Amino acid sequence: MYTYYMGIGSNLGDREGYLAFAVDQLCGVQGVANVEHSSWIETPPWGPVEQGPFLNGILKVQSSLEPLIMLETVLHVERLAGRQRDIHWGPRTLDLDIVWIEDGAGQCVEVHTPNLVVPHPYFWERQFVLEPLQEVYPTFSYEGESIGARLETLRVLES
Ligand code: A4P
Ligand code: MG
Repeated sequence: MYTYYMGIGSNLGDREGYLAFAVDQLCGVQGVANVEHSSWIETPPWGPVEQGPFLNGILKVQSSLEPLIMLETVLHVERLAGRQRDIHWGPRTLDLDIVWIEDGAGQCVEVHTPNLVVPHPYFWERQFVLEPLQEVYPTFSYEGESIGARLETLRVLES
């Protein structure tokens, strides 16, 4: 059994509705045992594209599905939510990114394939990922740094 931590976001249309839709869809997938989620937080857009604010959160998903199958599953759920891939980093009804995976022993699972890279390459730079991750996984640390310390650093850099 794996534990998947997934970033979820929406900044188009009924944002809250799309996040709830994703949770609902994932709950119904065979091989998914449990889905929990953080609070949804409103965040300013990160990156070079000018766009509206996001509603972001983290999903914690217990599943026997292998990482590449889970990727197919989340891409399918994005398509069901009407996701169109027009602009890289641009506005979207639903974005699901696999941020972090642990195996049954609580060990980090790394994936490096052309279609899937985990840990997600930018997750440690992004407050909109780390704030909700801290809520569902307060003891999380990465490369020797606690998530609380990392968030402090990011807040100082931002101010
Ligand atoms: N892919 C590779 N690794 C992964 C992974 N760990 N999880 C591949 C999910 N997918 C992964 O993604 C393109 C391809 O990445 C997928 O088909 C998969 O094979 P995409 O979702 O089509 O492209 P994208 O969303 O434009 O790129 P990406 O990298 O997902 O964008 P990000 O990094 O999610 O950035 N600001 C705020 N406040 N909140 C946001 O949620 N999101 C973005 C998008 C920009 N600014 C934001 C937010
Ligand atoms: Mg994505």
